[in-house]
Amino acid sequence: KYTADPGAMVHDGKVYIYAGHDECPPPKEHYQLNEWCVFSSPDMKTWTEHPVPLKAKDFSWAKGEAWASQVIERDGKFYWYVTVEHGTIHGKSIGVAVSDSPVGPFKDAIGKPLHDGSWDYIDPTVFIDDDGRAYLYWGNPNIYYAELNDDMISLKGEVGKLEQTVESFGAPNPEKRVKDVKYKDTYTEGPWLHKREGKYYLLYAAGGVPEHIAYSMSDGPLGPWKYMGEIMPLQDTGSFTNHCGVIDYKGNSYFFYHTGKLPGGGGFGRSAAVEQFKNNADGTF
Ligand code: FUB
Repeated sequence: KYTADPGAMVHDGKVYIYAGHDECPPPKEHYQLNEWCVFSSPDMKTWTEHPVPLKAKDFSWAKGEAWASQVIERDGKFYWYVTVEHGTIHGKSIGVAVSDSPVGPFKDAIGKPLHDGSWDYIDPTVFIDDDGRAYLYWGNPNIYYAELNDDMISLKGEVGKLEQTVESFGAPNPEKRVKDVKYKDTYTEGPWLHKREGKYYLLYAAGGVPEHIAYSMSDGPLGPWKYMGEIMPLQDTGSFTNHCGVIDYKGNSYFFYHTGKLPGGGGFGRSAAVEQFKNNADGTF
């Protein structure tokens, strides 16, 4: 089974991985993701797959395409932010599903998109800060952000678009990039927002395709961001995309990503992978 875009979550002593089910249909030239999967582990070694907790078509307004997603817990409920293809509005949309259990079943929380209207509305990452305020980031190749209301199923205020600069993300905004100029880096997609010891980290797939993983740091959840370099340089993963996430679990830190390395896999048959890591003493990767 191929598992793309792993989004990991720690809850009640267990690690959960939520991933799109890459069906990798011959001739292996396009994505086919109809549903997401969930796996749990009590030790990062043994994994249990649970029944399919959510399908793209569980969102009645969606046409399909179970693209990248992330789950978070708040007040005993589990909120799953997903990318799907809208049924009538051209492009991708962000939906939110809810469950009382980390393994589901999940159901559409609002019966409509949380945000819709553009091809680049993909790959939501969600984060709850220590003060209880919750944030979403998403986008390819723009980086959008919004604060969530406490209900976790509606947006507070306007959606913002981050100004990308060489200093913040390695290159200017996509529309300002000059052809043939070699920038330090270029944000592409798949953001992952988290906090460690007072510092905020935005990790993301970068460099266009094939993608590597890079990151920016900040002193606040909404920036200003500072480009910090690559975490996972380009290498032979067998997949032209990559999609990362980070968790701390039982005293260790783990970096999730995907490759095309399972037999028969590739760019449309990706598999979740993980490395244990330690941050440097100054908090950098
Ligand atoms: O899985 C479909 C898309 O490929 C994701 O939304 C992106 O992050 C990339 O991994």
